[in-house]
Amino acid sequence: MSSRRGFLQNVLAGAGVMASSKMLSAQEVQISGDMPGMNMKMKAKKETVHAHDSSVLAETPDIPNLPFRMDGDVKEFHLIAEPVKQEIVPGRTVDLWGYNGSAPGPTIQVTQGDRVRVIVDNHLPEPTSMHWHGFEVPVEMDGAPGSSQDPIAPGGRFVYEFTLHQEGTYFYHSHMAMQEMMGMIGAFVMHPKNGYKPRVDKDFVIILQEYAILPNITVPNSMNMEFNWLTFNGKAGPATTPLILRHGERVRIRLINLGMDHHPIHLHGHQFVVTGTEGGRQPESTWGPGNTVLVGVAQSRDIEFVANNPGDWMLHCHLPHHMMNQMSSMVGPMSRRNGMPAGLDMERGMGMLRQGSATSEENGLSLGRGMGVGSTAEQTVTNSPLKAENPMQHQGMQMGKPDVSKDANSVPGFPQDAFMEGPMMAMDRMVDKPENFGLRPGWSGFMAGMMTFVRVLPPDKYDQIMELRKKQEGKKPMKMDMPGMEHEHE
Ligand SMILES: [Cu+2]
Repeated sequence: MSSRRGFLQNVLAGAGVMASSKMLSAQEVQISGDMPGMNMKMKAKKETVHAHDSSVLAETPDIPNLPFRMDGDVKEFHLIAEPVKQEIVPGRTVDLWGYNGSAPGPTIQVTQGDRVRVIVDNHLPEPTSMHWHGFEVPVEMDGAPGSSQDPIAPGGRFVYEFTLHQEGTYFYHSHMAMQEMMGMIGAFVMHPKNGYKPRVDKDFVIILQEYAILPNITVPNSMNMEFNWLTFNGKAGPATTPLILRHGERVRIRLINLGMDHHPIHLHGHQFVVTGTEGGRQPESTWGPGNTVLVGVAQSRDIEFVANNPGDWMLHCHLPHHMMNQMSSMVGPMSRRNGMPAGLDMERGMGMLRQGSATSEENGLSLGRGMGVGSTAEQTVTNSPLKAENPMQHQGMQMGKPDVSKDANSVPGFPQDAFMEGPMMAMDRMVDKPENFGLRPGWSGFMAGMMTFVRVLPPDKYDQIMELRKKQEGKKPMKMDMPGMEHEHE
């Protein structure tokens, strides 16, 4: 194995991102191991087997790849179910449950035909079970608690092992319903033994999730039926990391949904074809053009297109409420005018909880119309005439001038109930990263919820961003997901 390849593996293990656009054998998904002098012979042999494979390694923006080690013929992964702190946008860190410090959990990548072992440790305070969604494996490996296995007790371990004959975009998730709503899912990409035709230059994974997290707490309400935080790979816009493409590249985006809502994912500036579902690759005869794909709950959809239209294009869920952050009913009025709604203090004005549970009748409506399952009480939501000057200032945000007309308050419907996009929400510097380099100033004020960019860049700008990314990765401490794991030295 070349040292260059070893280097790439280390980069992948550390940052979970793929800095090079070079095609790799799917076998190079192998990242590192925790056994000194691990089985090099086996790896060499398997590489020969897959020498013709031209799959590109998938990249899950903002989420690492899960390293593995070879134990004889078996690819062994290690997942730890545990509580995690997840920063959804700058300044908003919430308490989720996930795997190996991340929600969603790290992405697993294997090649069709692989024998795979996944050691699952439960570091949660309650039982869990791991389901391999869509896998055609023996029933005792299915992870259905109570029927195919006993739940994994707190502090316990279950070892799953199976041979995978499928290919496509799959995922793993806790099979406890409320745990699913706490974030417990991760992508499981099965690369085909023989690369798909046509080949893609870039392959991305985006996991769609939603949470109801009220303004003054950090824990999702897993019973809510409406959601105020909508995420791509655990980040809401503008904290999502754009997908970077060189003009002319063919790209695949694997969309995975595990939540309470279906998400119509829309791409600007390009038509794409749906090439796969949660059941694997679709025959080419079924590929029709579109620009919006409905990703239903528990489904995955692969889309492919040629990035032939230069620009910074939005990719987002098209449900209006899924293009917003931190929705609560009074934030819109507060962000656009001077002072509080008559008769309300700051906390109540912002819909913050003062007593009782989030879904109690008296709190429900103030947290967004119908936010709570049990919300039935009527409570005035003020759309009353307002002053247009001095919108509320947010610390750390760039402040633009009020962007409303002088007579705005006399127009019925102004201001709207919830959070609004606009210059006062811009935070370009707070979400600064190589992938955002060169975006139009103020861009971040208009990105929220399930939103990111597909940046189709001319070669010079593309190279510039890749260079910046490489530099940044050099500075980052390597984040290791396996205890005692070490890099290969070759
Ligand atoms: Cu949506």
